[in-house]
Amino acid sequence: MRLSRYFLPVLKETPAEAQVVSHRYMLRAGMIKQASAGIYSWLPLGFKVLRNIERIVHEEQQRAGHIPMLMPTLQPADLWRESGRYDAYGPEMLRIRDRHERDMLYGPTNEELITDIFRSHVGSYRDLPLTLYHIQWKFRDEIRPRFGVMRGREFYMKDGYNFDLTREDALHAYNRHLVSYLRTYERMGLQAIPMRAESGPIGGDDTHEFLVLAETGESEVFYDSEITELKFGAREIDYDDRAQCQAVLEEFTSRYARTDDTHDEAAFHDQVPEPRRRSARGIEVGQIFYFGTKYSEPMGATVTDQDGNRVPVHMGSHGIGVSRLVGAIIEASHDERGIIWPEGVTPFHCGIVNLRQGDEATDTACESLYAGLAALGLEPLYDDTEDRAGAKFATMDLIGLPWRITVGPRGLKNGVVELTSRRTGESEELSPEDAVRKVAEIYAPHHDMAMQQPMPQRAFHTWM
Ligand code: 5CA
Repeated sequence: MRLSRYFLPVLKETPAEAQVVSHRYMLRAGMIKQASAGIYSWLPLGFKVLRNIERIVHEEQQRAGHIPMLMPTLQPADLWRESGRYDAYGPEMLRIRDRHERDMLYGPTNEELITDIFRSHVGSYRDLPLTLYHIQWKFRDEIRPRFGVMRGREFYMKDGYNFDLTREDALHAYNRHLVSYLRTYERMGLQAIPMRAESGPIGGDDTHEFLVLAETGESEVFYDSEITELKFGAREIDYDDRAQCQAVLEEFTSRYARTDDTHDEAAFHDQVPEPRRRSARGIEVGQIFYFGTKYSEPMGATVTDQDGNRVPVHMGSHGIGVSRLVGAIIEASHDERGIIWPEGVTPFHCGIVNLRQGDEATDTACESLYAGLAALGLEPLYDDTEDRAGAKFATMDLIGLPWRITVGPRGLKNGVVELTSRRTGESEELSPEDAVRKVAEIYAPHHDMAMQQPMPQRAFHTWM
């Protein structure tokens, strides 16, 4: 993309309404615009990051064997009357009446709708296990929407639902989700700690939330410093292998970690030696639940088991805050000049800054860098405007592309351009060809991660 043809409405002033750094930078970098309280338009740069996060979530869900679909945002109230949640949900639910006086609602979550789909089409234990998921807008009329996209009223969420014959099978689905989430967040450059949590309005006994450590987090977290040193890394997981999933889960959750809701100070002191005890604030970027037959019983979602008996299925639901993650990643990765995108989610792979727009040699070198990166499947953002160098650098720093190639007549005389890391600020002089090669090498692991087998449903790459 050429900046002269893009839509990147950056702001010079710091918007007064933004209390946290991610909200400030998202407004300043022209990523979002508020439409009304807690409801945002995603401008092109923000939309690209949102799509990148969504793509990683899709890939990792499908790698774990979960099946994508799409349910609507508007739901009939009657389904929620069946589960008993229509009244229980309270004023956070946006209730709407259509022209036929039918009660509708803007879905805050989809347990009822998916259970209805299941009971209409699945009748035998032979069709299990089954996990369906979608990524769709949700609405919760939060009393205090704040922090931009981190606590919106309208927000984008991945929600997945498993259907299993037995409690053991459903617990494997739970474990499989936990493990796949570890890999998902790590690909986004995040360390998300799984913590045992309270279940709230979703219900159930077993639940973990995933927290990203950041000063602006809404919950206090107590943890063993060893847990933040654990890495999922390149390990290959067979998601059908129960023992393997259980082992990974134990590795990550046996290290003590609790939120303020579930913190047991005496246990914390017993289990974690003094020098390893930490407390910090955390942003919740996902939550998984096992709730057994809480929805399947009242809604009649049953299957025939091996003995021919009708039994309610065991279920769980599993959410990732896709739009919240855009803010959470910025909270975890920024400095005083702006955002620092992790390579896995960056809106453009590399910036190109032309220091002397209109100088023939400089323009030609920029064009060939642009073409070279594009030929390797990378997407550069080329600042081809007439702005001063200082303003170009400030914009690149603000929007946070992890790599920048700076091209000027002086360097070109010696056959070099400058490759700069946004994270460390370190620069290196390279020939243009080597700069392209180096950027491609940096992104190679991220490309591999996306393409790696097993990917049961590669076709969805084409629509994103
Ligand atoms: N049905 C279950 C799992 S699919 C569910 O709704 N879980 S949840 O309530 O925990 O939401 C899942 C994730 O959505 C949360 O972990 C959080 O990251 C995100 N989320 C929840 N509320 C908001 C909000 N108001 N704004 C932005 N993201 C939110």
